[in-house]
Amino acid sequence: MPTITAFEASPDRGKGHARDMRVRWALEEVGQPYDVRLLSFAAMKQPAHRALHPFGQIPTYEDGDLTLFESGAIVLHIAEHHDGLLPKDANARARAVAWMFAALSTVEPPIVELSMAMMFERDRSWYAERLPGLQEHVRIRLGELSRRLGKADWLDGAFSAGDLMMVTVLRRLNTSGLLDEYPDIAAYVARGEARPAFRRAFEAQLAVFNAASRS
Ligand code: GTB
Repeated sequence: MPTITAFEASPDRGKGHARDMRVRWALEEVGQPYDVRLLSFAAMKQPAHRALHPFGQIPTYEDGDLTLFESGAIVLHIAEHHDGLLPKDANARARAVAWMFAALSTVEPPIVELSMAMMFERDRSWYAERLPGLQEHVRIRLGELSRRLGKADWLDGAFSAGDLMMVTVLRRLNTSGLLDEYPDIAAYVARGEARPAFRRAFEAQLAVFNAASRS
């Protein structure tokens, strides 16, 4: 059974924005049970964890003699070794992988930049001046994505690891108000969040947060 790592007490207070969520969701989609090793911020920076993750972060993935870090690589590995997250047709499979990369390297960076500013820079004198530019960068990507998605349920045919990755990236905007400006994207995110595998993954990470808050 694979073991992943996750926050012992996620700073998002159980909203499922930490990147173990996408790994949990992928494992749930393919029906693969998994163990979770919970880590404090201090433990993440210890040599034992850095041996698994050079940057001292979560998530990691261990299965037999394989250790992986980077959520994209982990989800791709899961998708390649189980049915259900990548199409069988070689070209469709390559396109699904392209959507994974698009989520991580084209859509996620402006979203992370905005959410970091909203979390950590609200009290800075220049915050009000910086915010509109950050929001505009996100709107550009959301507009482009919305035009491509149109009325389709998923980005390229059936639900794939590309959608899984994109939905986890986009849902970080849930509290920003920006998704409301793009009803097709908001409905796409809601479709992802309604999947039973997403719900199971979400509940599992929420249970960790709730247990940590009780102790
Ligand atoms: N590129 C790597 C990947 O995709 O796996 C990035 C991994 C990463 O950023 N991990 C973060 C981490 O370990 C947790 S997910 N941080 C601890 C550290 O660097 O010391 C990022 C995250 C954290 C918190 C929220 N939140 O509170 O909403 C959202 C996302």
